Amino acid sequence: MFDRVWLNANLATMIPGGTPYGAIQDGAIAAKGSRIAWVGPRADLPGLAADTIDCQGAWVLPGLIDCHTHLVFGGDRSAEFERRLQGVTYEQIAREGGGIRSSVAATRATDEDTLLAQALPRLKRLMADGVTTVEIKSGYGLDAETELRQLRAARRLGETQPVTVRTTLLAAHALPEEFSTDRKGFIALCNEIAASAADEDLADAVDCFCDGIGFTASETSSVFANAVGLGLPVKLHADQHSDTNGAALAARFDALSADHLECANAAGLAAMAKAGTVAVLLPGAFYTLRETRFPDIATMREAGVPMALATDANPGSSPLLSLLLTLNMGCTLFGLTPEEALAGVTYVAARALGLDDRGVLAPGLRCDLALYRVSRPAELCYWIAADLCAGRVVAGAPA
Ligand code: DI6
Ligand code: FE
Repeated sequence: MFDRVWLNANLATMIPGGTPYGAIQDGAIAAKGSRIAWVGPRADLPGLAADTIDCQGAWVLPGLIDCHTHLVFGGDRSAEFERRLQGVTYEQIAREGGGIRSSVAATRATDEDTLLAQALPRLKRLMADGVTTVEIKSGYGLDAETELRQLRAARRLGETQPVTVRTTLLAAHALPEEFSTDRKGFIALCNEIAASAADEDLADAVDCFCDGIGFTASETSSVFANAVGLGLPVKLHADQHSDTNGAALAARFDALSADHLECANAAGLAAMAKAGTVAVLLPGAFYTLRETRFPDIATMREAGVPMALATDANPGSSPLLSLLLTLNMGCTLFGLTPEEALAGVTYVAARALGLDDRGVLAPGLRCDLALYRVSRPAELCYWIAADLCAGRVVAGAPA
């Protein structure tokens, strides 16, 4: 009747509105092909399968989704880390031409196979925590050739590994040296790159870094209008270091998500709630840069802004390669409840990527699962750097 059944499992279906975590103790889950065919208490399981898997009492969640990473890049920035420890700020380094631009120089000098080979262990580290879907942005090329090379490497990671990779073009990440006196020219180039990416089906979305050290609201609007014209959804790095009204701008373009948001204002958050734009919280960047201004979780909650959590894995502001550690940071640093944090790496993260086929355990959805050696779901948020994942299932097959 089914292709595969998982027994002796406790399920955190993450379906909102019922029991906490949508929990079903002593549950069973069945797959037909790549999809979930049945979920419920084991005693009610309506049939058997050729392949039965004993989960040995593990908790089973929807496979985790890291909805904001910059995993593909050349080089590393540990020298900058040392300078920051001596008191130089992230912004100072960026304004001196280091920061993102130093990763750009390294990425431009790295061929596609090498970019892929260097990103692979980072991706595997994320997968080891139970991640089955990951978003990967470009943004360290800042020219057509290198931006598209990053996207191709990201796509190939998804084709060769048991994980879904969603790609985002982030050409408007920083102003490259050669355009330092021609901002308009660079935005025009970003828009040309987006057209090429759309042509080759290399990008699932378009992102922009709207910030005092990035791009203005009007430059961002140009990038977004162009993306919408190409039929690509948008996302925004918004209000990370200063309030540039990024939250409201993202909402105006019905963005899938606005990310960071430490400095976002209440009107912008209300606009996001109305537009259904997800707030992607990135505690790894907050921690790394020793920020003191917190994202306004209370206002987001009150306004009904859906909140996701992601690693922001990148060589500069968030060299973080664990989504489980990110859960802990979301709770301890930002005050999320464990249930909010887990929603933020499952169904809310799916929404931040525009995916409606995953994120909860329900019939008809993709059978992407993560199995954990824990006694309750909150334990996933409680341990710091523990090895908790006992198995992954991707599209119905153990992976
Ligand atoms: N915000 C971030 O957290 C990353 N990009 C961005 O716009 C940082 C990128 C870097 O420092 O390399
Ligand atoms: Fe980022």
